[in-house]
Amino acid sequence: MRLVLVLGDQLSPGMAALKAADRDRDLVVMAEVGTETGYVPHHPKKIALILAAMRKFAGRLQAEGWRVAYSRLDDPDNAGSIPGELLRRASETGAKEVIATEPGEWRLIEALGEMPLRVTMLEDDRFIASHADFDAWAEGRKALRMEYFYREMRRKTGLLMDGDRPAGGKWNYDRENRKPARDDLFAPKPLWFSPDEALEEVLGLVEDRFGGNFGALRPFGYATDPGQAGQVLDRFIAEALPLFGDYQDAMLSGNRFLYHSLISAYLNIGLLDPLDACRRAEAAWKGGKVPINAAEGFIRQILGWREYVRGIYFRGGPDYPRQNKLNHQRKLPALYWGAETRMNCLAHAVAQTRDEAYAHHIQRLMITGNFALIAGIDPAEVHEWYLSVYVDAFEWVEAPNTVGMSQFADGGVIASKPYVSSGSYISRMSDYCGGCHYSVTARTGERACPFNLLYWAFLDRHRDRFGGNPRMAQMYRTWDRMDAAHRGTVLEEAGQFLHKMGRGDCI
Ligand code: FAD
Ligand code: DLZ
Ligand code: SF4
Repeated sequence: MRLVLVLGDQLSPGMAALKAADRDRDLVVMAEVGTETGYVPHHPKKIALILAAMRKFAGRLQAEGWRVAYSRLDDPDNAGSIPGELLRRASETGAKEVIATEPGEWRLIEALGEMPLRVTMLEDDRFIASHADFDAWAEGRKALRMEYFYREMRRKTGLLMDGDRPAGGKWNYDRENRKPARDDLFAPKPLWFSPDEALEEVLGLVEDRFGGNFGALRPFGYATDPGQAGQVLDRFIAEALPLFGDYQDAMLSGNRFLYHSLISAYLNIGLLDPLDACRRAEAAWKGGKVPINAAEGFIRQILGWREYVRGIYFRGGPDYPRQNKLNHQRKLPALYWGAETRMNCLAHAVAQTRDEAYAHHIQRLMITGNFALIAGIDPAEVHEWYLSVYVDAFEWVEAPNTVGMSQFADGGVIASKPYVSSGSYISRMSDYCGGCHYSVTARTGERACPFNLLYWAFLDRHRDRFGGNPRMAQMYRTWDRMDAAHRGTVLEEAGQFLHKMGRGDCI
């Protein structure tokens, strides 16, 4: 008899470990444990989603004839960690061998590798690119740019391909995808679910144990099984996908979700299959229901970005998340954990994160990420924040996005230039600036938008690194054209702002 480990983000019936196991002989081990619920202060909605989905998945396996040893967080004998639970089940049953699917974090891969049991770790084949596929693509390349990897994946899957050419003639329709949104647009409502009795039990447990973590547990409406998650995807494809491309980068105070799918958590824990989601979007395009820029934009996020960041994480090794190539050392300001701020864009992004455990990509990249980068925050603190507060956060996907794409702490493996902007980008893509204490058009003075001050100060501070980057030449030319006295004032006021931030003032 062998133990078959299924983790909280491995809730797919076709998991490699289950495929390799013998239903009549082996014992599935699933465990709610303190180390996983506590390695960062997860948002309560994230913990509730995972525990509820784990319980449902265990029930389904049992109904299909598997023997499942399931440990609840409040079981008195719970050993408190995944290796501890495996050892407990091994001593109860006499098993000496574990079959596992490779976890999505180095931390757990290492812990399983150190166990005094024979552990076979199988590759997680829910991804479209295997480790070998990614390595074969990456080997010998000077720069690992997502766009070229993505084209390889289009060829591999045949998605949006017309023979060996991209459907519609272009690989990428991003140029058509940068429209700001208006309040009077019809925006579809995401699909939420009312908790049943079993979910209420989980919510009670999470409330008791993790009620003090940052984030609102209720109302809780996330899908907790593949059937519900499939309905979310169906609704998205029918109602939101047609305009997904157009408004992908837009932000509105009155609409937190716009035309986004909200499926990342379901993909990441195994309730939805990534290739199937792409094929369904492609079918909607083929059926004339969505334009090519929308289908291509959505498919690129999953087939391109999602697969690419996973490849970068595993190629980067266990130290990938700890990089700090720009040597940023400031502490993450309390506003990220909900303290008051006068910056309306940040107030909105953080309040939405607190309420929903969700923010869309541009809010993560160009509001919370951009501010942390231009303010020089220690990327390890930024990484811990993103890993904690989003319902879809697992290190394999979160760390490359945060440490690499957003904080440039990997020195430019993912991004060819840092994602920094002044307030004018935020003003163009959102309606946040209208309701702000600061003025987005003021470049200096009491009311100057902090993004304006910090943006130029960032470029000035990192001139040695970025001054020669052709993609940033225009920014440096603009800075250099400003008169010296003005530049001096900008740098001085940026310094004062950072000083106030460090002192803990409301900024
Ligand atoms: P949509 O906009 O509807 O996109 C569709 C799908 O594409 C998503 O569900 C997701 O699976 C995939 N996708 C889109 N962009 C990316 C990307 N850059 N990397 C990987 N997959 C992508 N995504 C996570 O799943 N987990 C994270 O912990 C995470 N952390 C992030 C941290 C930062 C700093 C940034 C900038 C981005 C992060 N992302 C993360 C990527 C992206 O923001 C989310 O996948 C997306 O916002 C999820 O919302 P959605 O399902 O509505 O996505
Ligand atoms: C995120 C998470 C949480 C909050 N709780 C559990 C848990 O109790 N048991 C479990 O098996 N998995 C949990 N997870 C998911 C794991 O942290 C995840 O499998 C690893 O981080 C690897 O991606
Ligand atoms: Fe954000 Fe500046 Fe706009 Fe205020 S003015 S919302 S701080 S970008």
